Amino acid sequence: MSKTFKRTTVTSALPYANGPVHIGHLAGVYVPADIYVRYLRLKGRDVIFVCGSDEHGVPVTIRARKEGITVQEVVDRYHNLIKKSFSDFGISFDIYSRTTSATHHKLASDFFRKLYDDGKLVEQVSEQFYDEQTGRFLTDRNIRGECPRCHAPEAYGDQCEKCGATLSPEELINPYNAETGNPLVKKATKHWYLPLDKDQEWLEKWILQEHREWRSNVYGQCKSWLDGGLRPRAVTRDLDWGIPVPVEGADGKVLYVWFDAPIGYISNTKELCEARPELGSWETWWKDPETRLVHFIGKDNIVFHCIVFPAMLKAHGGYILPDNVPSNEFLNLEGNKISTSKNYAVWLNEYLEDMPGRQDELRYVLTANAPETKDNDFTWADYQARCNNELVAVYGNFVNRALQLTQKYYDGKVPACGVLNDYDRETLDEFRDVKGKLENLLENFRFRDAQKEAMNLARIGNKYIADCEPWKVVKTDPERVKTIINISLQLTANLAIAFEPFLPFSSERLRTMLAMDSFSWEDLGSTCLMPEGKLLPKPGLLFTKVEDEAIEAQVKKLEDTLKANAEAEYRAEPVKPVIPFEDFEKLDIRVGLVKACEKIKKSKKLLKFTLDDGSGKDRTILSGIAQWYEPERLVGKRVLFIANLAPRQMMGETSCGMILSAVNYNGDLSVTTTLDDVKGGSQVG
Ligand code: B3M
Ligand code: ZN
Repeated sequence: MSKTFKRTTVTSALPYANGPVHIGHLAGVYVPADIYVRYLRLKGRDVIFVCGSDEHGVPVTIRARKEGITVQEVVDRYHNLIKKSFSDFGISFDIYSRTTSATHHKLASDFFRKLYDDGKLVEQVSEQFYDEQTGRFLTDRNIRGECPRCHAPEAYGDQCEKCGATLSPEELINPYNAETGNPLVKKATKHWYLPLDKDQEWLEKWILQEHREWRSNVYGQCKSWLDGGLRPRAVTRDLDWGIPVPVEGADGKVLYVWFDAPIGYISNTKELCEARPELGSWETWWKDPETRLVHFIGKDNIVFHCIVFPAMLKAHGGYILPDNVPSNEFLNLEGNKISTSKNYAVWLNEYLEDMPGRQDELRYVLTANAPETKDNDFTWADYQARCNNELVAVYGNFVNRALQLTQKYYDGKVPACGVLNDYDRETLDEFRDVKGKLENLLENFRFRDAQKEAMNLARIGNKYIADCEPWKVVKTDPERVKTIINISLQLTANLAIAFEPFLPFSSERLRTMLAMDSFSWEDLGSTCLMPEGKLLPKPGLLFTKVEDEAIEAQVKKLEDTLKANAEAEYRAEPVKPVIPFEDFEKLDIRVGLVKACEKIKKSKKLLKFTLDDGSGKDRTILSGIAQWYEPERLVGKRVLFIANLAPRQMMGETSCGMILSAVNYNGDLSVTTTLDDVKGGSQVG
């Protein structure tokens, strides 16, 4: 960053109000943004932190129809839940508003109207998929049909989840409405487009040349979009939920959610400044070139924030453009993709019910493992290890020792610092260096390394106190112990400051334990934070151990979800095409009495059955169920088998038929039998 700015506007992606927020959201966007803002505030810089719920778009309307409630009820529910989760986790927004607010509707509508009036939009009629029975046009995600590549029956209009192909709805074979199953027709409709092709040149210069410092994942994605050539993008939709298109003859059309949502940052700033006049005009935060605009987002939002929104701002005129767009990659959970629709996540509200008071523990682990440069995995084992081995054993342990010894030897009063020896000086020097390192990392959005650096301070303290062994020295040189404890307390006070952006709750607790009234980033590195004679209250524990049972319960919860999902998916497999009765009659299914059953040498899968099939002669059938049965268990049982299947050679044996087994959702096989005693050779049908 070469340019210096007077103030900073920080935004974090507006979460969709169609579900609660989970750890992936927190790790990817909100914790890093919060660390950054807390740091700037501690430094005394002018900053606002703006967010709110994204309440338009198709998913909320689908959810409402599914649950039989109004869309307003859906967004109210999730807006409140999300807002509470963020506040519970100490995400320190200056405002958390919503895109259904009157301020936003007006501002977004005016924004569109200005582009329209200035001739910055292109009007175009095109053919779109339409459901005649519901009278609705459908968005890509709402259209399903057969995949043209792998022929999976239920590919989406934008992607096939089976083979991963990126699709357009036109390519689907027999497209239908995902919600109703109705077939679709093409119908002409008018929309307004942002002619991004005209922005290609300045965007290339602005991003590829002037913002090489952007994170490589952000820069790379922008480059590949630009290299592919920008095309006009529709900024309106046929939908009955959203901000009406403020143009005559646009009934039944609303602004595209990705058009209005980023304008939400501006509307929310306006609301904030109206509520807090000391912040001045909202326009200063969006139009003054001395304001630095920073968007924190997830990687799926990069193109909208780096290409589309800047193009909108530029087309409108008068606005500043983002100076940086720190975007994270994705967080996985125990090796699997986090999924709202599949309920596979650690939901913030549930986490706090299960782990009350452990906000900082989660913030810590999510930052330690932040997916800053590549996708990362959250595991409960890692969570427990980091809590117990780092927060409790390093940071907590050091603080606890320093405070307990102060109570024990000096009745809670900060002792005087005597003459420093070389080791003291070395420790303090090492300590002072941390401030610069931390700042450099934080200014460059490297939160993971920054937190490591803060933890390093605690490690230095822990080592200092362990090396100095005041509990031993006290017997021989009580004056020296005063210096050791004084230094330890100074280090402790530094930790409260260094960790504030990362772990605000424990920092606050520590601050109370140290009775610190002044608290500023500039104090970091100081050794005069705890004056001699200051009386400290009785300390509590900064962190407590996370027990195995709590972790096991969380792991089980996720496993149960995976199991339930696998089961639901398996049973939802489409039934094979209908066949005429005559086809069924071709099969000769019979009951066989198992006379003998044995393993086959050299085969892990096969069991060899000798059946009484009613013919008076033994029948041999091989069946791939060795993994699930000890052969002895099957002897004497009745099994169902297909008697007229052409014989097959397997492992040097001839198998005459097939034993029928049920396949459970997890792939386990279970041999079929009859409920009552039926003679070998009886027909089944
Ligand atoms: N609601 C998408 C998301 O939550 C979208 C972000 C809007 S930011 C203006 O990923
Ligand atoms: Zn496919």
